[in-house]
Amino acid sequence: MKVSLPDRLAEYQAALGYVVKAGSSSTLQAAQSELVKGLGGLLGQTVSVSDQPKADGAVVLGTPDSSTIVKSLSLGNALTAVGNEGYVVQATTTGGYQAIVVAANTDVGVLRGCFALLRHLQCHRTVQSLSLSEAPKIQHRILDHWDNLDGSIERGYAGKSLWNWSSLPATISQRYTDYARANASIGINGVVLNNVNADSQILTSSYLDKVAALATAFRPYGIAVYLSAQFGAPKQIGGLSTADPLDSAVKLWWATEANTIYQKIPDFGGFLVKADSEGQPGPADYGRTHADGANMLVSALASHGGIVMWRAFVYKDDGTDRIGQAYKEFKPLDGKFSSGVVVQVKNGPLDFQPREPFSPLFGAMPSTPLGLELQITKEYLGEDTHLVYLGPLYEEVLKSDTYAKSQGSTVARVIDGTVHGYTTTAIAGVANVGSDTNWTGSHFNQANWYVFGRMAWNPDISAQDVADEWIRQTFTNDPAFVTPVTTMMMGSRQTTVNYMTPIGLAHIMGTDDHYGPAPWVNNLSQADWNPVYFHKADATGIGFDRTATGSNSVSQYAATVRDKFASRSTIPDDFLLFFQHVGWDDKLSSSGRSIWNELVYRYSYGVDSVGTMRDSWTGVQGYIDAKRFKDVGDFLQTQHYEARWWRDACLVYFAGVSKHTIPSGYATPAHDLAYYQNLMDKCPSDVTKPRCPDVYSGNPSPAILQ
Ligand code: BDP
Repeated sequence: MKVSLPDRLAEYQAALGYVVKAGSSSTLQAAQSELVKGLGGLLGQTVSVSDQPKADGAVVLGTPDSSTIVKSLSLGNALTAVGNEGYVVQATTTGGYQAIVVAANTDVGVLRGCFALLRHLQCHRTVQSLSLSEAPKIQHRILDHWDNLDGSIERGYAGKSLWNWSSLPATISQRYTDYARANASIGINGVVLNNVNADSQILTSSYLDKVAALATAFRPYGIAVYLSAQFGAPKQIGGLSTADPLDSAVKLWWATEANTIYQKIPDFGGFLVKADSEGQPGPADYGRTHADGANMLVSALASHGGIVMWRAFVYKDDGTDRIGQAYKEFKPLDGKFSSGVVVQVKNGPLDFQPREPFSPLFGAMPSTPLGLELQITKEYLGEDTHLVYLGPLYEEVLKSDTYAKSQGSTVARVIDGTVHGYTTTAIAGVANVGSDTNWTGSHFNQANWYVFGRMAWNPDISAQDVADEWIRQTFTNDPAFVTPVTTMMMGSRQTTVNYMTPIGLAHIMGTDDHYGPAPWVNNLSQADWNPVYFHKADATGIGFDRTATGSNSVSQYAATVRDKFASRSTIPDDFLLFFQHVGWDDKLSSSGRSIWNELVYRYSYGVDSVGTMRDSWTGVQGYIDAKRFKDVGDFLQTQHYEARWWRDACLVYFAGVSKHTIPSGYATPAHDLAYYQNLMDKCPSDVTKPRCPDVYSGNPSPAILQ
């Protein structure tokens, strides 16, 4: 194994030789300990803690209040600019000695500065004339756990829940602390502990003691605890006969509940709520609106400083286009939500697909703070097994222009408050973390946790830069590894789109588990649970007409966006079948291929691209440890088989519907439709990996033959 010492080692040893003792708060002590540990590991030597600067190479950390040295450096303007959570890291001199100062206005800002410094060093960047300074653009940067109280995780693919409810509050696992450290290092400042499909038991006194113990473990790291609140709790555990948000007994119940919570957890963050959605109770059960429900809850929390994140993920079987429903329900409520409510909107109007357009709610609610909900756990993107780096997906969403006010009203600018002047700003990621040793089920899924945090802190950072820094910190700085692996990660999301849902297809996954291909499914009780509802393939063509000749959901976007998606000549290929029904033999102007041929090409190219990823990975053998090298290689092999499974199953099905055949130059699907339909039935969601080992034996052959 090649391990090259950084060229910078001598520079680092001279500049960062020892740490000057930090203040005594638990956060500053945590920051000091991260520096001592991190620098020790990087420099390969024990890093001492000194009471005072005593030679060149001091690392000084603190706030003007906690450190006389920081105070004496008169960082005034620089500190003012970074607010409550930001930091200033600078090369300077103190007492005649060269030093690096990590300064902030708050202890937690200092902690973030220490992590920024360590990141800088792990990427082997110079510390000469060092000057780093940053503040987060979004206030609430939250991980949403979909963890159940029985230890299972909805859409979790990395083992069991980290929270061991039965041993809490007495036992505080080291993993809780390590989890908090990891989150703090990427700027996350809140976690929702439990599933949005919430169990009201979490609001009972004995569970709140457990929640308080976790809050205590996370507090030094600047991480607040939030809970998913079950809207029906007043009935389920409160002994009331109603959960009507306008009922005075219900209001009192929630106010009392909030008081109890804040007695136990003074810095409790607030509630996340899934109401009137997928069978969950909500205000509509009593003829009330989402605003009535959210406002009642926030009035219980607001005096304590808590917020309510009210989810906009709603749809029902009412015969209208599913993707238009959230807008129809929420847009009329704009301006009706009380201060302290954030309406939390999934990135797309459907549901965490490999690709979908941004939700039309972004830009359409000027008087209601909207938070962005991204999914980190890859429910629809190969779960734990497939290597899909989500940075490009997040970047695509954040950069999407809503044209709410003018050009440049991107989703990033909407959620950071720039466009509409929101006073509360929030972003949430549905966590992919579990009890697995590597936290996330696969090594590369760690990159998705990482990029979520980095983009939540700074929505303008590029996916490529984050991939680069993640690789350097996780594996090695050797360019022979960094360059091909960055390329592999950056292409991985488009590759998955190609072999699962190319040119705007969506939601054609297997029922419930959402893992394998099942475009033929048409027998589920609710229309919009069926893949056929979404692709609308028939003898004439394929795609969902959402223009004026169809559902007209496209009209929910600002005119510039609407017109682009509605016209055949301007819609990007990536969204074509999401918005338009197109003849099988219509030509794409970009490639000159017919729709049918384009589908064959994209599906096939997707499979072959996984082959290329495998080749890239094989090429970096020896640069990292054998264990992780093998783990990743094994998953890539499974992904290659399953990409071929996706391609063959979808093409054999669409070939049948369209009465087209596979053009020459492409491999024919390995089996007939019945085989894949039968396979789906044989691959329930809980089978161990690889999910469908019998799809192919040996390596899949190339899908594009010439
Ligand atoms: C869907 C998931 C389901 C979640 C739901 C939600 O399949 O498990 O409960 O989203 O976000 O994607 O509430």
